[in-house]
Amino acid sequence: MNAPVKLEEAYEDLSPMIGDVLPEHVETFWRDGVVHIPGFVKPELCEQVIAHFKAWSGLRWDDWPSDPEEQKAYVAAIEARLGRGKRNFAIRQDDPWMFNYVSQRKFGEAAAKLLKVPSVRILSETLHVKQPLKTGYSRPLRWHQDYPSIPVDRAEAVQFWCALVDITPEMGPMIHLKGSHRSMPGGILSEVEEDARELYPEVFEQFKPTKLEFVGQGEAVFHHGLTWHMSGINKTDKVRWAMSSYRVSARSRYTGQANFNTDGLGLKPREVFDHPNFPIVYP
Ligand SMILES: O=C(O)CCC(=O)C(=O)O
Repeated sequence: MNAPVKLEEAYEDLSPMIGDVLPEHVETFWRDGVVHIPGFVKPELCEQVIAHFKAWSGLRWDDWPSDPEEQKAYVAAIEARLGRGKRNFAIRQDDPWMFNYVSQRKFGEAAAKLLKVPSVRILSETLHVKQPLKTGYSRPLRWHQDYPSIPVDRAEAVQFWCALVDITPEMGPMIHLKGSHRSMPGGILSEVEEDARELYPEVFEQFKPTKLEFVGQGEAVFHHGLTWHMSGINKTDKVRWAMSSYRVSARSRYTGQANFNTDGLGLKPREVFDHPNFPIVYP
């Protein structure tokens, strides 16, 4: 395992390239459990983030290539990653630039405003790459909430999801059940055996899905840890580059729930996240 990065020694401020959460965003977030903020991250910063994910993952493509040899190399690169290591999680444990990126104070401030909490800790990050249909590896993500899978004892948790490229409706952007952050935790659902619509029909009666819409490069989608969401497959030849990261109130306590971002670091259940990987990023 790499030694934890000491953020205070390496912090580089990227705030000119990051937007703000306004009072109307907070209002929407509490009404719908989700809020979109177009242009939240500048395109040049999105491109840098993609470059880091490419180097880390070995997935260097933006489109399905026309050359058959490149197609083979692409599919081989996808298959080489399947089931290995931390999969698409926790790049910051390997890449100090990404640690600095996800720890930006402005992202922490955005989370604190949305959650209405005084201080915020960075918890996780995930690469959400959806491969072009022709790779044979374009996958949907079924309806779920994130909260049951994250190792925190309270639902003071917000996901910051960012489109790193323009994402058309055909590329499988997320949709959400509007207002469903007011529903109960529905568990860690099996991707294969459990369908939330069958388990919790009343949730789908009460809360209606948002529309499948274009999400521009750098657009932020903030959703509450209890908000139900899903995304379809990428039907295009373009790679859908996106990422998410979770910020939680600094007073949250670790539960011990298995998670690639927190496993193996010696965190103690029932205590706050006392480890350099989880700095308080705001204030
Ligand atoms: O990126 C996506 O399409 C889905 C992301 C998601 O479901 C999640 O972060 O929990």
